[in-house]
Amino acid sequence: MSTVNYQSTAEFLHRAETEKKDVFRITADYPDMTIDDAYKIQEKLVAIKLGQGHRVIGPKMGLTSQAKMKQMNVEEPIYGYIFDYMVVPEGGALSMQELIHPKVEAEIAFVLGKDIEGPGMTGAQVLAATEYVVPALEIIDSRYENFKFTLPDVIADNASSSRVVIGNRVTDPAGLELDLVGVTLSINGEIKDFGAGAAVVGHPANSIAMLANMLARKGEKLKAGDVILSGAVTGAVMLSVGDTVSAKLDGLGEVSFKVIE
Ligand code: 0L1
Ligand code: MG
Repeated sequence: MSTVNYQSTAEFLHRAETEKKDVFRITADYPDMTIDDAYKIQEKLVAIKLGQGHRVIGPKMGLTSQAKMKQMNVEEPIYGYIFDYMVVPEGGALSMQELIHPKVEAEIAFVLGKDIEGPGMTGAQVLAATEYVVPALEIIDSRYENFKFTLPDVIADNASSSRVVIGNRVTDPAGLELDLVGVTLSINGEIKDFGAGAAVVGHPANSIAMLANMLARKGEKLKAGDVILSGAVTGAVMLSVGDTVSAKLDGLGEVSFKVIE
């Protein structure tokens, strides 16, 4: 039987987020922690936030690029949850004081027109159920010192979820090749990274299908109206006060924010 105390570990990670103090990875204390244990801690963490009156706006996929999966030595991405308090308005300000050591990555977000439920969901089925896609910038802020974690650590930490900026322009993906969408991520007008939709497990809709199939293991489905982050098209870039950050997604539009103290 596992020795991990899910509730107290979730409270520990929640405190790190609210006090903006990074912590050493939890697997140092629990070297035998499994992926199942980690998702149970994540569930407790989500419950703490819900108990405080926060609302989930949608789940997200993480570790969706070949590079990140190779680095973490995994074959399957991970998921976490984005809450209402994490939303920064398009063109608005991200407060550095509220965070530890944020990084930004450009993503494509999906909003479904109808619920979808795994197992067996495919990218084509996701596209058929999608109402629109929209450019997004995800701000990740691992609660671990120097972003140093193992797979169970990062899963328990809600996949480093911290903030999100959603663009204003929505697009029906019918007829679009989302795997071919070119994306640039710029800071203060300088391109810091770029990529194509295919960086997200071959196609962003495949990522959403994988998410539906993973959530089905615990009896959850993807709900119509949720804002679902499919995963990073670009690498994650460190943020500093004074930065103006923008992403341009070919055919989908732009999204931006600035970083203030
Ligand atoms: O959204 C993501 O892909 C982040 C997953 C966690 C890994 C990280 O913090 O770099
Ligand atoms: Mg992400």
